[in-house]
Amino acid sequence: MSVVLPIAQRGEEILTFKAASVAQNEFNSAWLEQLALALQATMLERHGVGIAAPQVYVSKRVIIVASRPNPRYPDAPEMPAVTMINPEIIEYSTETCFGEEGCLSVPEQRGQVERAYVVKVRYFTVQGEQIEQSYEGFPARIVQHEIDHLNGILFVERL
Ligand code: K2U
Ligand code: ZN
Repeated sequence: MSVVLPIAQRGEEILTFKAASVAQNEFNSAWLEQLALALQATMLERHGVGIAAPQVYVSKRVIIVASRPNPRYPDAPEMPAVTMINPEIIEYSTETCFGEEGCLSVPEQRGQVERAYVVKVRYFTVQGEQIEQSYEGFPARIVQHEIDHLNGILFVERL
């Protein structure tokens, strides 16, 4: 059982900052491993399908994406949680789709947000390995929502 961290709420300045990249010497560090564990525990405790480090007051470019079926997306794929360090979307499909979003930092609010249907993401693992992976549908939506957090953008600004 890892530590569950408090979550910043809409209106708190940390959520509006562009988060800092994780530095080369932080990869494979106990600090980064602890952060990833705490992010995952916090996300699970709050029944999220994703989370971004700025939401727990750590302004660094770390996100977790963890799609699973849920009331709003019953056919969402069940995927193992993936921790992405310094994620970058390197390709957006021209095709977009609308879908309902929520946010752990914006309680009691939901809204239809237009997102690219497919995104190709380049990111690093905690160990520092570079990965390029495409996501579609709900997982792609979560990726875009979480990377928005790293750039100080909340989904309500896209309604
Ligand atoms: O970043 C967050 O605040 C976590 C969001 C991730 C999310 C992004 C886009 C679309 C859905 C979720 C939380 O998971 S909000 C809770 C939730 C879960 C499933 C579907 C909708 C909302
Ligand atoms: Zn959010």
